[in-house]
Amino acid sequence: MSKTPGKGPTDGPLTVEELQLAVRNHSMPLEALRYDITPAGLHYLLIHFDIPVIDAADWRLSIYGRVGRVLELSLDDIRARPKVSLPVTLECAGNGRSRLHPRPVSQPWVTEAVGTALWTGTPLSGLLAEAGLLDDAVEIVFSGADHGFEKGEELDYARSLSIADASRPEILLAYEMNGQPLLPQHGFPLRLLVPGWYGMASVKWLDRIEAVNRPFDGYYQATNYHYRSGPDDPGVPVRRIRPRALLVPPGYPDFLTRQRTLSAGLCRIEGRAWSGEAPIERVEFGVDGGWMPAELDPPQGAFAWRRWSCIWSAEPGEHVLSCRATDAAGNVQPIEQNWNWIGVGNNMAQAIPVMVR
Ligand SMILES: Nc1nc2c(c(=O)[nH]1)N[C@H]1C(S)=C(S)[C@@H](COP(=O)(O)O)O[C@H]1N2
Ligand SMILES: [Mo]
Repeated sequence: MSKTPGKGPTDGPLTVEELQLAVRNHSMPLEALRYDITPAGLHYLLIHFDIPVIDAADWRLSIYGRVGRVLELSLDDIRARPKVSLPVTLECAGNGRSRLHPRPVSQPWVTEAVGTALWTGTPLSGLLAEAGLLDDAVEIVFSGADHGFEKGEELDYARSLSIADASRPEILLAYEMNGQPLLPQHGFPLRLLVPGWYGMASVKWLDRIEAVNRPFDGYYQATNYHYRSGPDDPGVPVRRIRPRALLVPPGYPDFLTRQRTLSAGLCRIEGRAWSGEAPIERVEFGVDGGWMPAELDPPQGAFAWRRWSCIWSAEPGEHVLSCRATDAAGNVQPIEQNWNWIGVGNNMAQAIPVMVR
């Protein structure tokens, strides 16, 4: 069996398999872009296997491998360590997938697989220092309690970080989301949080941290989550979040088609923009292919989305609204699709048809 992820792209109708994934893993309704901090129930979800049921009283985190001292920690042990809260925007690497032509068959996100929560936990770096990494450690492998199959291979969800990446101060072992214990679907009792990276790095239901002396070759590290031009391209690993802006669709939707209707005149347009590569520097609002600058609110932290707004003088008729972000590293959100074999990192600009009456 091929180790390459994905079934290959299609332009056919949505499959039953995609529908099953879509109902298990929901996105954030775009109107929730209005909140600085996404209420937990509106935050998007991506769960590969089943949500494990974990009793915090029996649960332990093991830190082992190429370390001087093996640690076995209870949730109370972790909660007793230095505590940090950070607003962080998480986005699934597959966000934008179903807007690709042809469409890679997987979780069929449109544009809203995103959310921003206030995550609380203890910095990973402190626990790594306590365990004492040996000189030959090159990566840290993070494994979750969830278990399943990918392409016939049986596995736990696991990802790794280089020692340099794992040592960054913003990386947390998080046990609270928006001031509450993690919900089961978001990784109770503990998850890794890698701010600035696409969501796949932030391993949920975390119960093992292993320091290893050679690069980790697990499925979600070495096979999946690569930008590949085709099944035989070794590709490039997916890491930090590409810039994206989204706008709150104005007016009122039609139930079935989601087509929007609004009244002519001055209309406040608002949305959010983020990038894991560098701070957001500019957002433009687009109407029928023309662009105007939007105003940016002050940032709410280095790793959270930033609100933007502008006033649009809406003329009667049909229009297509859009927006695009540019970050301080010069990354500009594209208008055209960013195609690759498994449909990751497609940050093409949003397009919202509206009817102004
Ligand atoms: N153990 C485990 N961790 C995981 C996943 C998973 O399926 N299992 N999914 C990853 C992916 S692809 C994403 S996008 C984020 C989603 O986090 P959320 O559901 O809390 O929004 O979790 C990541 N961590
Ligand atoms: Mo994801």
